This record gives sequence, structure tokens and C-alpha cells, in this order.
Amino acid sequence: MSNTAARLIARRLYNAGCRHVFGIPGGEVLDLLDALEAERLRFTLCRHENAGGFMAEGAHHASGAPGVLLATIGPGLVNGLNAVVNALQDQVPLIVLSGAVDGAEAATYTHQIFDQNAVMRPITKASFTAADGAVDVIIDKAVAIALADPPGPVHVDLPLNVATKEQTVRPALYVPPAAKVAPASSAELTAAQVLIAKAGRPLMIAGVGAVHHKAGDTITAICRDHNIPLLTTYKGKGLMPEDDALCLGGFGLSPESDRIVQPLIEQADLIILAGYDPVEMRVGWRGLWEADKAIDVAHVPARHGMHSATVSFVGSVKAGLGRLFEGAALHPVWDNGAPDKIRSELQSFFANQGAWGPHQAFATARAVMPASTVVTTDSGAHRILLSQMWKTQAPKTFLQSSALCTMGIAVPMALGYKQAAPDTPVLAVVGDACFEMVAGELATLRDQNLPVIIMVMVDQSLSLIDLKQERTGLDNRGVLFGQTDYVKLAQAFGGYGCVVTSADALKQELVSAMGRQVFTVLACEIDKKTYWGAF
Ligand SMILES: Cc1ncc(C[n+]2csc(CCOP(=O)(O)OP(=O)(O)O)c2C)c(N)n1
Repeated sequence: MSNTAARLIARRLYNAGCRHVFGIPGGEVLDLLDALEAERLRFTLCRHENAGGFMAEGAHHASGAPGVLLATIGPGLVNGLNAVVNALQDQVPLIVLSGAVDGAEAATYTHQIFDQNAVMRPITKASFTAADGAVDVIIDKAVAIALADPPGPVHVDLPLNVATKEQTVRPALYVPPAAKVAPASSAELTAAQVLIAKAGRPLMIAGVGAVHHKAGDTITAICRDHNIPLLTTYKGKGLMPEDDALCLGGFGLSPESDRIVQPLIEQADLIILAGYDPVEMRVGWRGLWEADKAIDVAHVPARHGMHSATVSFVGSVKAGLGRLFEGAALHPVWDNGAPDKIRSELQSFFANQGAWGPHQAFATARAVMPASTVVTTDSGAHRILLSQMWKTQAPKTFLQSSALCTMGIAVPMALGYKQAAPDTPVLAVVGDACFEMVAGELATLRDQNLPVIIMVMVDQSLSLIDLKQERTGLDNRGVLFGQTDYVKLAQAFGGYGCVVTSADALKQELVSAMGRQVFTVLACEIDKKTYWGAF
């Protein structure tokens, strides 16, 4: 068996559970590409490395294994930077493999060459150059670092001469994940349990750390046992089934949902933070509660300065919450019924309403698509309204960039998810500008035979930005654009497309799309003004 550096990297990634690699090859990564396929990792050729990075993220959400992006030297690597920063902010384990020339060569040769590690270092958790004799250690470390809390991107440069060098095969360097532990008996634990025992109006806010630690069942059980209402971030959606009367839904980017829910936060006398990272939140979430009424059960130490908590634990969010509530007997809580009133207010504010528009489109899609559907959404007005309206039953079924909030993620992330989980229905809901940023990836959907359904909300405007101009009295500048024929576009790339202007038509088209073997683009024509005041 060949034991070149390239083969070793591929084998160790396979052993870490990786089955898919996305990217675009160049002359400097051909040995690696060969090795990846030889070790049973399937390569998907995308049309832009940045989209490849989001595809890798989609595959990660489907499988739990780190996503893998392959980029060639120079332009290939830097084309993927937005996806790398997204992985850093949105806490996605992503291995970025790139080609490089040999160190000695770079002394006298400059074509396409710059310090790739220097570019990658500030936007990754680590950036390595694979060194002959230590390739196994480096790839094992890369995987361990990518998966450790908070998960994130790790870059590995593989110089051409190292890629083909035979390596001594050593047992896998076992880098055990740091033990995730519950708080030990301590003064802090006692103080937190006293706060819980005294609470009359407790509230829980859960986020991405609870998703990483699979704490959904624990959170649901605690909230139900003690009648504690739950708020989540957008990434935390589904930690508790969102149709539960105690679940108030996802929050983060909608001023209207903030306006409705913040009085409840003010009334609360105890706030339990469960893996909550405010990187997803608008600035209005800064300093919302006094430190002495908050207990923080976090997956990483807080460095954000957005809020503080009088007692704070870093470790297992799941075991930590379990320990805090061991034997807890709360008083009857929320005797004023405030959470129910807030839930009703949220429901009626974000209810389906009026004639055809985004509300009807989203309500129709939710009603028609099976409960097992995974939805990806992009950045813009469409995403904020959809995040408030779409109810999920489980975490990781509603995917988006909610920390970096980048455009152009939803279609490639849907593609990567479908590639890794072909039996799951996958729906991407995107704005027209977000869609056009990555329209070339329709070719990837065609080549890979992936029947992803794409709902494009067509309003010929960067509506979220348009709305900001409107609110601040500025003229529309740089936000309006012309009409694209999405039906022809879809057909040109080998898929099915149609224009949708009613809820009935959308219902029929979604049903047909689920039976189709190729991708579907549903161009939902709406009036941008339907977003005004909607979130
Ligand atoms: C890569 C990137 N560029 C610019 C932005 C700023 N931005 C956020 S939302 C948005 C508008 C997106 O327009 P569209 O896809 O049509 O969605 P809509 O707001 O109309 O729902 C822009 C330009 C961003 N978040 N990411």
C-alpha cells in the first residue's frame, strides 16, 4: 500500500469520518486529489472555492465529520476565504487543504506565490505546512483542533515535494478530545443552585454550544419539568421542538421579535445561558440583564463582553445543565402568565397574512415540505422573516450563516448536505441577489445529480439594505437590479425552473419538485415592500 504524505492525509481524514471533499484542483494538488479518491473520499468539483467551502459545511452538518475543502495554490486558496471566516465565526469544523511549492523553490520562483500560512493564520484556529516525517501528526492535530470547542477551520498546506514522499506509518496520533465535564461540587455550584431554588421567573437562552454538545434533550426535559420558557438563537433553533408551548423560538436579527420578547427578559429573575454565544445577536442584546441574575453554562470561556453572569461554568453544556438542576425543586413559576402572552404575541406578529408574498410562501413551504426537511437560508430580509416563521423539531435542520451573516451560502450548503445525506429533502430559501452570487453552482447540482429545491424570493432588490435606506431616509442607491429569467437559467444548467406568483402554485410546484430527479428553481415573485415592518 502506498504511504505517501498525500495518501496518509487522505486516510486519516477518512478515519475521522470524512467522506466528501469539495473544491477545484490546480496543478499543485493533483497528487492529493488522487490520494483522496484512492482513500474513498469522493471529490465534488464546484465552480468557486468559496461555494466549495459552504458545500463542505453542508456535508459536515449532515455527517458530523469535519468538512473538507481542497484548493490549489494562490488564487484557489484565497477564493475560499469568506467560507473560512464563516467557519471561524459560525463554529464549523473545516479542514482546508491547499497546494504549495517547495520551500527551496520559493526562494527563486515567485509565480502565484505568497505566504499562505500568514494569510490563513488570523482566520483559522491553526495553519500548518505539512513537513516530511510529521505529516501524520499534522493531519491528526488539524482534525482534533477543528473539532475542539469552539469548532472551526484549520488549514494545511501540502508542498509538492512532500505530497509524494513515502512516510513511515505510525499508529494514529490519538489526540483525545478534551473531556467535557459537569461542574464539580463547589461554592459556585451551590451559589447557582441557590439562585435556581429562589427563582420565580426563570428563563433559559440556548445557543450554538448546546447544539455542539447535543444538549437538546436535557434542555427540553429541564424546561418541561420546571416550566421554564426557552429562547434560542437562530443556530439553537430546534433544541426544543418549536411547537412546544414553552419554546418561544429563535432570536437574533429581528428588531420586532426583540421588541416583543425583551420585556420578558426584563421581568425574569433568573437567566440560564446554555451554550449561548452572542456572536449571532444584534447589538440590542448587549447588557440586557444584570450579571447577578444570570448563570452561564458555556462551551467556551466568554470573551465577548456582550453580557456577564454572576456564576459561570465552562465545560459540558449538557452535563452542566443536568448537574445544576439535580434535585432542583422550583417554586411555581411565572404566576403572571407572561411567557404565554409573549408567545401568542410572537405568533400573531409572524403569522401568515395578507395576499401573496413572503409570508404566504414560507407558510406554504412549511405546510407542504415533510417534517424531515433540512432548510438552508441566506442573508437578507428573506432569512430574518423565515427564521422567525419556520418552526423546527430538531437542531441542525435550519441552517444559515448567523454569525458572519454572509450572502451566497444557502445554495452550496444545501448541495453539500444533499451530497452527504441524499435521502433527506433539502430546500434552499434565498434572496435573488444571494442566488445570483452563486448561480454557477447550478452546474454542480446538475453534475452531481442532486435534486435540491431552491426557492428564490425575487424582488429585484437587496431588500434588507433597501429597507435600511428607507428607514434612514436615504435614497435607493446600489440596491436595485434588473430582471433575470430564472426559468431559462435553470433550464440552461439542466434543471427545472418556473415562476410562482401564488400559494396554490407554490404548493403544487413543491410537491412536483419532491418527485423530480433534477434540481428545481422556484422563482417566487414578490413585492419588496411586503418585508417592510415584517420583522
Ligand atoms: C458577501 C456579502 N456581501 C454583502 C452583504 C450585505 N448584505 C446583507 S443582506 C444583503 C441583501 C441580500 O439581497 P437578497 O439576496 O436579494 O435578499 P433580500 O434582502 O432581498 O431578502 C446584503 C447586500 C453580506 N451580508 N454578505
